[in-house]
Amino acid sequence: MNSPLRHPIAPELLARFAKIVGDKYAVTDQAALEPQLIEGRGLYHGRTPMMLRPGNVNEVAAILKLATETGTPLVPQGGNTGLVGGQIPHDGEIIVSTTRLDKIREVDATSNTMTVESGVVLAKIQEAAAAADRLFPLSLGAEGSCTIGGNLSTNAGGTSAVAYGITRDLVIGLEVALPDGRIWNGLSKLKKDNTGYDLKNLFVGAEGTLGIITAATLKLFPRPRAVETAFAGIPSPRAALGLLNLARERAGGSVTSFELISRGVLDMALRHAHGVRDPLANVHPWYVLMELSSQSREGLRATLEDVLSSAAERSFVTDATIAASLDQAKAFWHLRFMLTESQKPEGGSIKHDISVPVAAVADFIADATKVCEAMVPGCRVVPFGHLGDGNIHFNVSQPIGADTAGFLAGWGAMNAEVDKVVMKYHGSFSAEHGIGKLKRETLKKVKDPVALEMMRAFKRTLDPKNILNPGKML
Ligand code: FAD
Ligand code: 2HG
Ligand code: ZN
Repeated sequence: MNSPLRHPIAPELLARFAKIVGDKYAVTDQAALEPQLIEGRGLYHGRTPMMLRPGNVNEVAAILKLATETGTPLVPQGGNTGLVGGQIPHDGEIIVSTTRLDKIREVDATSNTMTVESGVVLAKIQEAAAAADRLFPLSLGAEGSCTIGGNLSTNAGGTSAVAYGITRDLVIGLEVALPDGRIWNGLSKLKKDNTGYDLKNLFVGAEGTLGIITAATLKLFPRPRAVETAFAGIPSPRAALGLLNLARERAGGSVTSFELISRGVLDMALRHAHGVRDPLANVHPWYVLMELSSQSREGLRATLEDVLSSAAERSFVTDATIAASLDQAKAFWHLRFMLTESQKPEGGSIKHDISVPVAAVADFIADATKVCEAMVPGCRVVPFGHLGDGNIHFNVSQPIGADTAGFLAGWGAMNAEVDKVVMKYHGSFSAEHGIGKLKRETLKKVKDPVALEMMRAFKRTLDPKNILNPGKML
């Protein structure tokens, strides 16, 4: 039986919120709400009396104003693909969904900017950029359903950060509705604008705790004229670091993705993901999915071949294949993007979204593997991720046949031990997924106390009634 809600909201108040968006966009039917209450990993199942779907920034601002006046808690939600429970109403909060804020307001190919509303799905942004012969480089497995507002609010990383940076690096301006109902119009196309504090960076990565992002001006890049994609079998993470350095020496900024994949997680994709085939004939303990991009139509294939043959001479690479067609390149990426989903049928999976300095990745993986295998004999350590950024998804699946609940009960204990290894290498316990509900206690323990106090001060200033995403991050 459900425990009583900490935030029961009176029916008359719900009606006042519904009036702002109109009854059609104030969803109360519990069956319709159900998909918005569960996050992808099945770790959390929330509860809400209502989901509001505002259609413009003024409606968002009016919702926030009423929430502050009445002390009503709200949870912003975009595509509901976040991996730390930040978008889930855990205790009866109202969901504010951004999915109707779905307009691309402008593509300015000369200024290399695009202004979009926050509910636009990432894949649509990529498509709109390509239609203007430009590139919006942010790319991740959830791109078909996550929204740019969610990407900004989690400061998502993804598979192109090695060359283009994280979401924070891809935004120039923001429009944000504040908890008191004011609208900050910080939309701007200016690269240079030294007129005070960089406020937009306060909202990027704030996970919906300071304001609701309603629109953003994003950076566009030239669309590459040549893209080459290789899938390489490699002996070890250390060899992958050798390959990364070699690729950068020979191809410089053309290295636009560099993803490490363990055989264990590749096997899971082969077992469970539709349409995934092993790109190489033989089995290798590790793999690298590497992409090079260039503005020049000629010569990129030769550069990639040179990198791979030099890497083979140095024993960094055992075998490799270069995509012969766009479809083959897409197949490599399909394999990569199915890794998250493919861990689920294997039972319990304890996650660590960590980063360490790139040079320390191999040592981190070796040490953390020993730690986990000693804690849970038979567990399957299946790391993968964005090696070029030092960001590894150090995920651990339960021993075959083990009791899932029993294994998952050790989540906190395993996180704590792995985090000690992360700290040994001066890394981060949350590289790209954020804090949300999942990592809130760890944040309190490990974040610099002065930084935590500044964070709390910003929160108090902007959201004194703590109506926005209470119980998340701080
Ligand atoms: P939601 O899940 O709806 O929300 C995420 C957080 O942002 C919540 O705290 C929410 O309250 C807040 N929020 C959402 N919209 C707004 C807004 N407009 N204003 C204020 N707050 C808001 N992440 C990476 O960094 N790199 C990856 O490679 C990556 N790959 C993924 C692959 C898969 C298969 C999946 C399921 C997830 C992956 N993620 C990855 C997680 C990533 O955080 C999300 O996919 C994405 O950034 C969240 O967008 P969303 O629209 O789904 O946000
Ligand atoms: C990715 O890089 C995501 O695919 C998800 O960040 C990682 O499944 C995960 O833990
Ligand atoms: Zn990732």
